Parts: sequence; C-alpha cells; structure tokens
Amino acid sequence: MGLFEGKTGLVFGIANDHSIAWAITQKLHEEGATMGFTHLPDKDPERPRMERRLRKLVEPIGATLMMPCDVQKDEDLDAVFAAAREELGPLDFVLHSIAYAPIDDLKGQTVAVSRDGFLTSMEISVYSLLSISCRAREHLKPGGSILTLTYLGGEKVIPGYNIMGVCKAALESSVQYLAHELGPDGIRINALSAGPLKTLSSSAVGDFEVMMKLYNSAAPMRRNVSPEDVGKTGMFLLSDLASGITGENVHVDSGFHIMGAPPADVEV
Ligand code: 0WD
Repeated sequence: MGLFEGKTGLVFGIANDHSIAWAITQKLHEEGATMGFTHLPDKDPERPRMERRLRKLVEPIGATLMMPCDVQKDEDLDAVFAAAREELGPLDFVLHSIAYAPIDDLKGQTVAVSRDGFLTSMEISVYSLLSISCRAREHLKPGGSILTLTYLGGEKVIPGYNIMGVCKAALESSVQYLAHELGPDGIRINALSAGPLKTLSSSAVGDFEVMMKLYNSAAPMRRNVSPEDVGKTGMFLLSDLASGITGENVHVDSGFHIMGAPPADVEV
C-alpha cells in the first residue's frame, strides 16, 4: 500500500512539466495521493493557456479539483480552500511551490530594488506561505504537513539571485515561526532547499546556468540534482515517514551547501 493511500492534498505552483511542484506531485501520485491543483488565472478566457497546461498534466493522474488562484487575492485563496473542503474533505498536506519577482527588480542590484518590486516579490514569494498556512490550519487533519520550496540564496549570497535571496531568507524564517505556531495543532511545516533546476522561474534568474555547472564540479557528489531527487524528498517530507520533522530546511543539493571553498580539482 502506498504511503499516501487515502490521503488528500492541495498543490500550489505547477506551471508546466518542468515545475518542481510537478516532480513532487508525480511522487505523491505514485504513493496513492488524491490532489487538488491551482494554476495562475488566465488573462484571456478564450485562450486558457495556464489551465490547459495544468489540465494536460493532472487529468491523467485523476485530479478532481483544478482552480485558478492568484495568491495576491484573498478571495481566490478562500475559494480554493472552500472547494477543497467540498471535493477532498479534510486535507493531509499542502504543497507551496510559488515565487515571483518582477524581472527588472530581479535582474537589478538588490540595493536598487524598487518599492513596488520589493512588495510584490515579498507578497507572492513569502506572504503567500503565511496566508496559505493560515487557511490550511483550518483544513488540515492533525498530523498534516505543509512544504515550501527554497534555495541556498536565502542563506548565502548567490550572485544574480538578488531580491529573491532576500525573499527566501524571509520564507525560511517564516517556516520556523509557523512550525512553532502550528506544532501544537499537530501540523508540521518544512522547507526543501533544492539545487538549481531548469524551470520557467529559474530561467529568469541571472547566472543560473553557471550555478548548474558549478554543482557538477564543486558539490560533494560532483553532480547537480534531478527533479526526481527533489520529488522524492518532497514526498518524504509531506509523508508520515517525516512525522518528527518540522521547522526544518532540508537541502536536496548534492551537498553543495556544506562547501566553504571549491574542491582542489576545480579551477578558480
Ligand atoms: O532551480 C530552481 N528552479 C529552484 C526553484 C531551486 C530552488 C528553489 N526553487 C523554488 C522557487 O523559488 C519556487 O519557490 O521552487 C519553487 C517553484 O519554482 P519552479 O518550479 O522553479 O518554477 P515554476 O515552474 O515557474 O513555478 C513557480 C510558479 C509560477 O510559475 P510562473 O512561471 O507561471 O510564474 O509559481 C506560481 C506560478 O504557477 N506563481 C503564482 N501562483 C499563484 N499566484 C503566482 C501568483 N501570484 N506567481 C507565481
């Protein structure tokens, strides 16, 4: 019997088949989970690109719930959780795999980020975890689990990651405060810090290709991670196998984060 047999959850953040949320979803599905999904609202209802892309992926795995959701809108979040209650009943897990920064602010120096860019980046990339967790608290069963995605740029300076690094630092701190507050209700929350993977979001980050190459030569395992690596650990953290883990930032990065200097065989 699969680890998620008879379990239900909500997944935020599948944009396409390269999305990290999709890698984790596939593992959850293999273990028997029933899931609801959200996609960014389509601007043109005549050509619902986002909805179609998501539908193509999740219909074949038996998704019963697919809804538009812009995390900047409370009414969207309320509608998603109300529909989840109706369709899926009390939830076992919630996956938050969302981040955004306006491109000019992301590419520019952190010192020069605009006020609006800062607020938008923080709202979508950090506040969304708080607002989703606040609602999830009402819908998760005791023993329920929340997972968010982060990156080493929240702990150390990664050139090119800029304002998103500041967001990830705030996200990781939020995970700890939320773990403290939700723990008494029997709810766990963790972050998974993934190595660099080629996705829609990461294509906007400067020097990301350089980072991917660097992992191949400088990570202890001398390779970058795969979506499969991240999918497996994401599923584990949401599962009952991780029943004693909360407030943690689990690195799935071939060990890259432990290095303080490149190995001797790497040319600098
Ligand atoms: O190397 C990477 N790709 C890494 C990503 C390494 C470590 C961490 N991460 C993180 C990201 O920062 C993010 O938190 O993983 C998470 C997922 O990112 P992803 O899978 O790399 O990127 P993507 O497939 O683009 O999914 C992020 C999604 C959005 O995609 P687009 O590309 O359409 O912006 O976040 C969602 C959206 O589906 N999103 C929103 N959802 C609701 N409301 C919003 C919003 N306002 N904005 C973005």
